[in-house]
Amino acid sequence: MNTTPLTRQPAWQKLADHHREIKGRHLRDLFAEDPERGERFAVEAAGLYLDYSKNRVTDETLKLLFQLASDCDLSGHIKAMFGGEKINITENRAVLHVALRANRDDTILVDGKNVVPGVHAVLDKMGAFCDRVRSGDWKGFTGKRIRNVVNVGIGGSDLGPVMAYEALRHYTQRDLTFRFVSNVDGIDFVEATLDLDPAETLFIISSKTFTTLETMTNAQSARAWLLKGLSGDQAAIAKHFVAVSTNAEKVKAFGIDADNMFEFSDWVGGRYSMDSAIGLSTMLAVGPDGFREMLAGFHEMDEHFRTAPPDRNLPVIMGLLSIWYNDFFGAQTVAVLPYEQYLKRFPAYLQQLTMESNGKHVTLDGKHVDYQTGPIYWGEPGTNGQHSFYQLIHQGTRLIPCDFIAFAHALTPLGRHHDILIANVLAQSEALAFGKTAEEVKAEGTKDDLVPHRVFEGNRPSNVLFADRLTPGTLGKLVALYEHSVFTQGVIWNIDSFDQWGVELGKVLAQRIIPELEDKAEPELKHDSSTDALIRRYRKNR
Ligand code: G6Q
Repeated sequence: MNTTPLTRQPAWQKLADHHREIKGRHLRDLFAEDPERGERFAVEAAGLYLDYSKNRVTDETLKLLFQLASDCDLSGHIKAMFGGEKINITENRAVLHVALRANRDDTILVDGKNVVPGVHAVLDKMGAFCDRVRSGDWKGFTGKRIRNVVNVGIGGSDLGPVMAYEALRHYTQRDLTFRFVSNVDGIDFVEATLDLDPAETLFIISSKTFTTLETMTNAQSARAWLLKGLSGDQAAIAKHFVAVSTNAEKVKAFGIDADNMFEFSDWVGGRYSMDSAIGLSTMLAVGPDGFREMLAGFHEMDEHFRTAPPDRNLPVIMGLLSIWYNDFFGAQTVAVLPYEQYLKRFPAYLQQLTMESNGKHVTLDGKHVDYQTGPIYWGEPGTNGQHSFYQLIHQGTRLIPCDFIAFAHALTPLGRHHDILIANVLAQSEALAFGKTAEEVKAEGTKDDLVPHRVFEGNRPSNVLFADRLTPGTLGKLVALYEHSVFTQGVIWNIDSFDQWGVELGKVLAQRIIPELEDKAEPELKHDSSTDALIRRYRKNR
């Protein structure tokens, strides 16, 4: 094991020196020097083509980044994850989302037990249930078929299902309506159910712990809403509520039948769970075959990550490039820009995956890091973003590496739309890299005083991810790509990418404040003077 602190490792120090040497080099020159660069700095795997040539790297940069990965024993960590070791050390848990997409005859051991048969048993149970709902065989309490599915969950039990539903909408059964309720703000529930008939509505209560305040509050409101609409007969619950959880006891206590519960295990992290039973809404939408196609896509990327050498390994390359900008160029954010409207929720999904995983301030052994960890991920679909925040990416003072995502085929071609869309993504990546010099601006006849305003410095890096079309399989590959890129970054930073203690404090404080807002008697407040004053103000005005 390499115990040298990261910033004192030879490869890190060499990268720092190397950064000083090449940070002033322009992509224009790097491209001019190497006519093959656009094809040399590209790699294709599992049907995804990654062009990373428009990054501020040379062969030497990549060599040093791969050296860093090797010194940090990335391959050993990959083996440990796939081998079911308890790499989530603060929770003493294995990290096995890869087992969720393992083949039926694979073996992955946790504490000596093969977990794969259990995964497939749940998938089969989900499949049988989804077939019944989709065909109309599963009837609601009054005998009507289910037309509406409402997923109630938050965080990892919401963002993946929403994103996947939107991403795969093209493949969904259109006579089923899907809604997602996450926020404890009652409006979320009210709006989601406003036009639904309880007799035709199925609630999926998705919660790993089945204790999450928002989800349990929404689940109670869902039960009240349903019973009110179905003359209060408790027997209706069995026909209109199913649960996805690891906590059978709490599910039972809520009144949901064990037969209507779909399980997963504690070795699936919330933000890594869209391909577990948490994906029940996805499976209802696209059908068991579509869901399995998605899992096969995940698996293909898993196998690529596990077996490909670093210099051909998409997640490794993307993860290391992210380290390069974050830690050496001081870039604070990464923009994810899908040129595919169906991926409109993909950046929001990635925000949780990346920032909850790598937003950490101490190393695995609890020491404060002396380098930056997880960058801020954000984004919107193209071309919309071009007409808003791209200005700052092109001409602002910050360096914002971009991931562009594009597809060769539109799912529903419409006139020239797709060609225009793709022309835009290619143009943006080109403009960011090469910009427009003062000479070029002047040559267009621009008045001298306007020239500085119209110069594009360029040298702004981007990746272009290109795939054939957005299918369930492609989506699986794309998500797994980012999962493993996040993993790669976490290994280099020597942090626990699989816990999320940072979300706890606010939860605890909220539990303390709730009675202080609701109690009839004036509470004795012992917060800071700001929080106390705000509580008093709310009590007075509510
Ligand atoms: C994800 C986090 C978090 C979690 C939610 C919901 O990695 O753990 O976002 O998914 O807090 O938790 P439950 O599924 O337990 O309700």
